[in-house]
Amino acid sequence: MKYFQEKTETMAPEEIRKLQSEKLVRQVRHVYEHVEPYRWKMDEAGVRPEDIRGVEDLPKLPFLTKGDLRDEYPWGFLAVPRKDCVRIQSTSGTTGRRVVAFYTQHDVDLWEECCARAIVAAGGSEEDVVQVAYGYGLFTGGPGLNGGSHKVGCLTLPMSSGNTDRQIQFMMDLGATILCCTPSYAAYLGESLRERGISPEDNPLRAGIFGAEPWTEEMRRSIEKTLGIKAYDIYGLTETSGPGVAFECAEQAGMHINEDHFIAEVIDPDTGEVLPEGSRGELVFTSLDKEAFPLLRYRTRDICILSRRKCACGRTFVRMTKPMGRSDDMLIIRGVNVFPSQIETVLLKEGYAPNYQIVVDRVNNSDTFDILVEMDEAMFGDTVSAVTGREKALVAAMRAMLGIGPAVHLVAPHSIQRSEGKAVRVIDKRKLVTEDENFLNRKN
Ligand code: DLL
Repeated sequence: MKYFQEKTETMAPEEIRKLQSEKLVRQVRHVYEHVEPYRWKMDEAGVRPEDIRGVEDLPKLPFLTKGDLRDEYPWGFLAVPRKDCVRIQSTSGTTGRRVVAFYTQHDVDLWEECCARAIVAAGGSEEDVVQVAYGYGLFTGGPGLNGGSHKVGCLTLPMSSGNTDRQIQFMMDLGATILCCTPSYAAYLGESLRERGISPEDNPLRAGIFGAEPWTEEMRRSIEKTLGIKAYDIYGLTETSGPGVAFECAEQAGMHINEDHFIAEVIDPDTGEVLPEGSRGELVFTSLDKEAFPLLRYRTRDICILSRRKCACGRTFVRMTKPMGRSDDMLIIRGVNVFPSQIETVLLKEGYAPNYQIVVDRVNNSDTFDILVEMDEAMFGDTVSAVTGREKALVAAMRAMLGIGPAVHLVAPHSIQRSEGKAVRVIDKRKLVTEDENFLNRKN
């Protein structure tokens, strides 16, 4: 099986555009009639549903942000009667109030089909045993890939995240061939297999579908080596249903966006101007078929580039690069823009495992910038001067990449906490202070 839905996935680009235009007209009308807060936005912008006649009219519509959704928590953006919904999922709420997404059965089916496309693109078929080690529950990772795996007809292991001993036992006993989890947990599973003396050739896995957090090409190669698999990227966000908005094919050259269900635009995050293909900017999604939680021009804050170049896999859907940093993930340290992904690239290139933590603080009005990096057992046995030499070499490599030099601390093996879901790579103590201050201000 090469495609899950061949006819759709290989549609001619002009056919896709025609389909998108037809669906957009309907989706805009649905939103205008049923989502009051968006109707206000359209009224304020002076746009009527009949002004939207096709994809070319999309820029007339106002943007929607996470803040808009939070302001209307929980019911404000629900576009169908509550009795028609069968499910909710939700964001973790770590950076503020939660966003709750609603689904009708039709919405769940479309979402699961998107995930099924991703599994088939990773070589999956009914012969496969899919181990889903994303969290289940409010997080969309587990339920999404679980549903996709069912649609393909794979034997599905609904492991959820954590309990690494049990993960390994089921993987080995039931012969899991495809692993689905965050890349940081995949790296941890690889490390744990090695510690148990199970070599990459001895585990039954052959592919992995990893996403939900940024990960570099270097991290991909490292996971592929430690697990002995081919690693595929998958992208999505709770607001647009969950994983499966975009997925990688065997070419591993960007993720195909399911354009029959979503229109993707890239905009200048400062001006909101739509940028031409090939430009780096903020990704904006418009849903086309959603009943319960349709979103028009939703700003993801993920920064990426779109490409319409033909893909050797035969899929015609536009491709997005890995979102290598959210506009709000970027750290500004002593005035310099730093993306955690740049740090990961340096560390893996220099031969370290992806076990690191970035700590930023402010002392005497000046930013401090520390990177904790784990050594492996062999490095840990080195002399003190050898370790100091390694630290110096890393500082130099970081300075060359970032333009500023962090303090690098090589720490003992296993001293940095492993992640079972999304890894916490950055501890920005400056932010904690600001949040506390805000809280205090609100109380007063
Ligand atoms: O992370 C959905 C998901 C689950 C995607 C499983 C893939 C696999 P949220 O928790 O709402 O949803 O977080 C969405 O995570 O805006 C990106 O910043 C980031 N993200 C998701 N996938 C990727 C990826 C899920 N492949 C936010 N690469 C998004 C980089 C990703 N970042």
